[in-house]
Amino acid sequence: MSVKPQVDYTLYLVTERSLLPNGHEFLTHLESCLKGGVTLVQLREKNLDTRPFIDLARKTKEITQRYNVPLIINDRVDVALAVDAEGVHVGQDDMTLAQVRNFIGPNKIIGVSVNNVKEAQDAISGGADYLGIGAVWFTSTKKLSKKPLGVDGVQAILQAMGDANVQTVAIGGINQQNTPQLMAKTSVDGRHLDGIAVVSAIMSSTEPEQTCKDFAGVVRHYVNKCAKSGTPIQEQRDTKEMIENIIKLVPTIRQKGPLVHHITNNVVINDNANATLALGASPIMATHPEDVKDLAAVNGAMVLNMGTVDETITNAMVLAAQENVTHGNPVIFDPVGAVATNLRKKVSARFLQECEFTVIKGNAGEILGLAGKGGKSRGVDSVGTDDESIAAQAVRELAKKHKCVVGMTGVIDYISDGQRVIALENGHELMASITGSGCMATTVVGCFAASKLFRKLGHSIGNHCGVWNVLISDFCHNIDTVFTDHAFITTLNIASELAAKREDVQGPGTFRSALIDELYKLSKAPETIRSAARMRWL
Ligand code: 3NM
Ligand code: MG
Repeated sequence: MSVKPQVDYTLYLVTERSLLPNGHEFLTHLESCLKGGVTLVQLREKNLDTRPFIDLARKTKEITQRYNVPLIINDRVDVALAVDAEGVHVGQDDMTLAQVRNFIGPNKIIGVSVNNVKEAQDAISGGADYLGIGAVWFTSTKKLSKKPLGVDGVQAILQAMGDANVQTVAIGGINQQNTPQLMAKTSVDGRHLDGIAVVSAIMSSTEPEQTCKDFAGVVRHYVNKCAKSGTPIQEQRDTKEMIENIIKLVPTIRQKGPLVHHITNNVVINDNANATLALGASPIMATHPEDVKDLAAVNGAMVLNMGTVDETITNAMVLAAQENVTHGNPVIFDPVGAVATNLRKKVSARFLQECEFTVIKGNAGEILGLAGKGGKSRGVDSVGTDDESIAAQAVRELAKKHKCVVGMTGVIDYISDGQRVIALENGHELMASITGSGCMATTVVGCFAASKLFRKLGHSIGNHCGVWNVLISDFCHNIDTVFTDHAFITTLNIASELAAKREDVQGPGTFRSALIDELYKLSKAPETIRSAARMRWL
């Protein structure tokens, strides 16, 4: 009489043979994944006849068994029984849980795909062993019948589960870049995901063993953190180390030349596009909804700057934010003049309500205003506070509330991830004498965020493995990375100091051109940042 196997859900590989890279044979690829640390395998075959399916399942099980990893069969109870697989996974349109249990008995694992709280509760009361919650994000691996859940949707399901004794994995559009944010941001009330289920990012990797090692490492890191503290505690990292990371990452923008899509205000379009180019990224300033949809499907970052308030543009921006989130791209929001007028108050409230941002970056007036700390705007100029503790409170509270990184620019810039607050002290007063320097800071954040994206397809993840390892070890996790992205405003601030020092700079007009030049020079010779950067934790 067999007993139900203990399952480690950390890294659940769901197979899709059509995604294998050229020259990769399925069983060899699978074995590399197991060597890399896959903890559970689901054989998912949508078009195979019964006999070849059973043959493949038998061969698959020979390998998974050697690695002591359970094998789950997608949908087909008969195939699972024929090869004595450890379990069956069913979707909402497959055989019911009760029927499956009847066939396979009490000692097998049953997983159920769920997309909302009701489905989760039904699966729990029906005796599921684990839930596959999805789709988190847009995926091209499976045609989705419903909108992706986003991290908030996953979190809502986890929260509704309370302390039910059922394990959970998330699925859909999960890649190395978005795993940390998925793990950290979905953790709620002592419940967290037990693992992730991945198809394309592993099946199409040319270095499956390394890819799986990386994935498993990140998930374990978070499961440990979440188990200990409910929400992961972020450490205050050594600022010297952070500065070295900035120096290391500046050239990656030019190497990768990522797309940074802006929808920004009429005043700064040109300067923002030039600042993007100066850093080596690729700007596109499109506003039409059809463009917005196509561009969201490209890996990159989205910069949304609320400065020109107009109904058509606002709608395009909301669409852009949502589309980019579902494609796993970072979205950076600049709430220009957020509290200056009633219209802007309404529009910024709509953004915060309907969109999920990676970073919100504004000037002191805007951020204090959004945080309800009495910030004012005279037009779009900032009227800030001299009280550092109020500034810190504002960024921290806003970041916590909106589960993102919040940055506030001013004489000193303050940035928070909802826990930590760091102050960036570089910059020059001439920045305040030209229009759009704050918007340029948002652009710079967008360029850095985009440069850390990894192509969804595994072959390029493989190519960037070295970089990814650096990121994992140096930044620990993505919230940290995004957070440190914000510290990249330092790069712009240092450029402003260098520009202001130049003899040919006479005032705002020459300063504006010199700023873009110095940003360009810094991007080619980032070592200058080492001696110039000044930042401190609060
Ligand atoms: N089920 P990838 S999404 C098999 O939402 C599957 O239930 C989903 O593939 C669900 O990791 C999905 O390549 C495909 O995005 C996930
Ligand atoms: Mg199914």
